[in-house]
Amino acid sequence: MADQVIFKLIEEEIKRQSEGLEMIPSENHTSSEVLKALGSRLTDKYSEGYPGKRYYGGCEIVDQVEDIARDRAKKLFDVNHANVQAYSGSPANQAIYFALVNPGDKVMGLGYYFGGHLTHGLKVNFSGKLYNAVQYTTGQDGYLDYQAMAKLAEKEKPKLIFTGATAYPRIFDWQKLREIADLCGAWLVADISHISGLVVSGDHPSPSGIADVIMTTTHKTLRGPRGALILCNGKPSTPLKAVERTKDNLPTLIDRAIIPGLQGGPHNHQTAAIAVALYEASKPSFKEYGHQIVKNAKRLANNLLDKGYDLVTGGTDNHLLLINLENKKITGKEAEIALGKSGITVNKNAIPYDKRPPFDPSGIRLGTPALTTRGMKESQMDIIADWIDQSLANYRDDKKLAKIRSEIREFVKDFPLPS
Ligand code: DSN
Repeated sequence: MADQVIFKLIEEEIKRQSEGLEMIPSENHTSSEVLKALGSRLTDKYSEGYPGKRYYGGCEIVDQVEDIARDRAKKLFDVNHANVQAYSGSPANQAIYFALVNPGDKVMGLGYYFGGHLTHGLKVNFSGKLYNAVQYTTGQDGYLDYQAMAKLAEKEKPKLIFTGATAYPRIFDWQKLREIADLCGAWLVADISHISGLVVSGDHPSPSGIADVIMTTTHKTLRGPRGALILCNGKPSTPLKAVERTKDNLPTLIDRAIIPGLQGGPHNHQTAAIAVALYEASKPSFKEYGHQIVKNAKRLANNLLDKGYDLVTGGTDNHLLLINLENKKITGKEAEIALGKSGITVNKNAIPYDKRPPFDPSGIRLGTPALTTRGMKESQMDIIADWIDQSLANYRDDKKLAKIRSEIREFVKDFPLPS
């Protein structure tokens, strides 16, 4: 007899996802092929090591799976080495620190409350505890302040600079970031987790050939299972010889940081699902999807600007919007709850220089990847902007929110989750 409790909850979650609008910008809906690979017997197999160099027998099939995943990642992101074993983004970033710097070394990343990730040097995260982390910020306008960043890099001389963000609606100037890293001889890491799907579709410039190491999770705009890719260039990874921290040795440094440095057996089912997602990302339809994500985000932004919303940086170039709700007299937490009651899932988020606390900040963050996967286009964004506005204007009116919820339930029938 199957576990009725968990399978019932899985059904309920599928219903929740399909009957609502998922607008958390780091979420998406994977294809049924990705899900099939993820739920496969590959999960049963141990395979510590790398293809051809394993500590377990019976790896001849999973070796092929991992090789295919690595090859597809290399081709898609134009690098000559890919590690596909990190369990997710935070362990991948941890491996990058292990590979490139020593505990106590100075590192630099975007402040968490300015859109950076936990692993970019937040004091309560391993990155801020094990390393001497200094943080850069955006300017008051919400844009990265490259000049201030350069000054900070010259003053602090970090050995590693993390770039990339979780709540930044604009394009990263990789070349400028490279120049800043070069001011102090720092390693430059590009965490493109949020935007990697847009890098593949050509809607965001690629850091390939500019950053020393690129990291992306695989489950955001890239639309794969949870997981991560660590990408770099250099000489082929060598398992045994001691190596110096040089650019040529990046593949070896990264691979060793993952295992034996940090992890044990790779998740082969996850690797297979990543390979399937990378196959899907190599198709022309993925480019269309990437272009549409951005078109949808811009349309949503314009609609909300017309309705008097204060968008951080005044708009978006990518898949997400960060809204400062101060002028609407509603907090991020109240907005998240009200939109949730309407069937629109977003997350409360700090805005740059937020005067409110992180658990009840002034903003919300929302994005279009999951809606785009369901086939929604600009005209649907017009309708959704109205629902967002109505929900926030009537955030204490449960009847009104319930009415919107039932309208959304009808609306999404034309936009099923991938089957
Ligand atoms: N928590 C992810 C996000 O939502 O952006 C980043 O890890």
